[in-house]
Amino acid sequence: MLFFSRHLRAARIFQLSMIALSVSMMSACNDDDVYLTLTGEKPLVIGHRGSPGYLPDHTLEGYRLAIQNGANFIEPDLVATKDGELIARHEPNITATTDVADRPEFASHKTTRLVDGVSETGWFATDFTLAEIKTLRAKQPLADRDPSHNGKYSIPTLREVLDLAKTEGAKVGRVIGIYPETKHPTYHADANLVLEDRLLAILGEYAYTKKDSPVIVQSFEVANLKYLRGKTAVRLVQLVDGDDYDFKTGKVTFAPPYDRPYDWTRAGKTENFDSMLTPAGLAEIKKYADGVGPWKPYIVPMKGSYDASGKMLDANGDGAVNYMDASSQPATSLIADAHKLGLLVHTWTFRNEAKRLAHDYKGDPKKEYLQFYRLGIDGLFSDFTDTAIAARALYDKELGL
Ligand SMILES: [Ca+2]
Repeated sequence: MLFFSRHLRAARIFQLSMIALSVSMMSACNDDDVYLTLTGEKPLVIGHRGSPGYLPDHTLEGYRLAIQNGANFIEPDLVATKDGELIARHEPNITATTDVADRPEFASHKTTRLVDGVSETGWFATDFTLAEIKTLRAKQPLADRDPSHNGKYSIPTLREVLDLAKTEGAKVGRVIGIYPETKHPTYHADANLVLEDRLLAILGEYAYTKKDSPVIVQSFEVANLKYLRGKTAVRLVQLVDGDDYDFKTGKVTFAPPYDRPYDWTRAGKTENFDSMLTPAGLAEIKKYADGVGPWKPYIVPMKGSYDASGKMLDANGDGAVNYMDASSQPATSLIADAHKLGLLVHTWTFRNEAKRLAHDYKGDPKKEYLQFYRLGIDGLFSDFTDTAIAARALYDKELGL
């Protein structure tokens, strides 16, 4: 009896010490290596345009909320003003995202311009000085989102976003990365407002020049990323767009200007965006970028159900046939193919609204996040950072963390 109890006690002590050892090993590597991401680290949650699910896009208030809600990175899209300052806007055309149309003093700035071959009429940041931009206020561009914060917040510069990431990061005790996108580099070059050197100069002011600096630069165009690769070691991500879904085949469809990078169109190339995602296309990206940023359906295709006459079925029975009637399909090999080459995969955009969720998520946006976390996605762009973080916590629980 004595022998056995001693033996058992020794076994128990050994067992406890092994548990302690494994716990200390896990905390030493910060729960890394349990995720299926390229590096084994926790997937990144990126505050897409700040917190547009709650506040107008690209405002300091929106970025701050994303950080408070747990974002690892915040995403400013970059366009240039007439006097060459980089500001955070989704487009050079600021008609939909500011109150400029209601400002009689800027009526004469209204004009028609070509952006990526498409004629647009409105007001363009490239016709405004920064001082003029600073008199404008942001507004929510989507009609179905809360307009009650329209007219309150100003348009931030890149430097202001970088400063905010540092001060708010210090408050929450985390390093907050910024994930700037060079918007329409060809358009800006045509306007003699080249974005890339301006971006490099500002990142240099913050000593964001290394691969492990808290910054990732993204673009839908190619030449500007290749240029940046020759000038900086910060991480670069090649974005891969598409025009729409074909719910019959589950494939992404292509139409200008969402058929290929605009610098490819300008150079006479005829391949579409999907050519970037073949093993050969990914290997080409690997030469100048650290990762690839495909639209979600390249990873998880969406399909509808069809009747004998070839009509897509109204799966949710609401009388309309749309995205809400499509269902997610088994994943493509894209994440695995990219990881095999050492490329990160960051995808977009995750949204809470029922009309932006496929049928099989049954109105629960967390189901979509979980699907991508389980596939080993390295990072995702969300309009609702709080939901992305809540789903990541559920995923951690699944992993036993
Ligand atoms: Ca329907």
